[in-house]
Amino acid sequence: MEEVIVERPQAAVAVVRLNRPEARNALSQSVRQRLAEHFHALGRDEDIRCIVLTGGDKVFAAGADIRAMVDATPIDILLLNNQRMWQAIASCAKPVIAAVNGFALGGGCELAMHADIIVAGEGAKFGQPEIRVGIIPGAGGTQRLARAVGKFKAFKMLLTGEPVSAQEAADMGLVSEVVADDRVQARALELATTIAAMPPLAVAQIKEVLLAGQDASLETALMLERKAFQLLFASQDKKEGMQAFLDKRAAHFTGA
Ligand code: CO8
Repeated sequence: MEEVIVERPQAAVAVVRLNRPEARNALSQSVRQRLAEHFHALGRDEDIRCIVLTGGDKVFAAGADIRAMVDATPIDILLLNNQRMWQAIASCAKPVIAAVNGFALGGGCELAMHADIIVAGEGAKFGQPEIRVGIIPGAGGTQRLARAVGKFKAFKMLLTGEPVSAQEAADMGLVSEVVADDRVQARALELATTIAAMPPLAVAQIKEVLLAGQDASLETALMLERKAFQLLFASQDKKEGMQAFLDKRAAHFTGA
């Protein structure tokens, strides 16, 4: 059975599903490799405009594979070159929606934080419990978490390893939307369908400018935004979108 499954439930939307239930979707090297390959391919696929990243009903992902790390040396870990695989997700040009049911722990929480939108079920739990096994997060957990929730909430999660509920995560800015557990997949797909119908060049510019701007000065980030704004006036979809509004009809965006 494939450990990472790609489905295409509707036009322009891909679902990437972790499928290693016997190990609670622990992110082994082979799972990370498959994730990277799929994100590379979907990022280049012109038919795909939005990606949903999800796991199982009870566990999104339980983190890195502890069994595979228990005897690992620093050089073993270094040679894995993990950052290359995470980079495939971080740099994916298409919007990524994480649909989270159950536990998103350690590398699983970090995986969710690689997404652009997080939809969580009421029963979901987010945590960075690495400290309990003697390490720290290694895929952005100290950085993306602090940027999302601020210093004080991040330290509490990182230093105690205690998970937070979906509602707490939403209140602190780690989750975009909380829905009933059995609505998570449907809601993520609804959002993906909405985004997939948007003008792709504008979607791509929003993603690029928002992410790049987060690490720039406000002045530089605002300039990035202005340049992207100006650039979009060269697109067919800008003409179509504005004309459709004036004509009181639905716009049809082509990505041109
Ligand atoms: N790694 C390997 N195996 C795991 C993991 C894991 N992270 N989590 C669960 N499993 C395995 C168990 O060993 C068990 O296997 P077996 O049946 O052979 O004994 C099986 O999955 C079922 O586990 P449980 O009985 O514990 O299942 P429950 O449903 O009772 O509990 C939990 C589910 C709450 C998710 C629980 O399994 C758990 O707490 N797991 C560990 C969570 C954790 O500590 N995660 C942090 C790992 S360290 C990390 O992520 C570092 C990130 C570094 C950067 C990223 C690089 C990839």
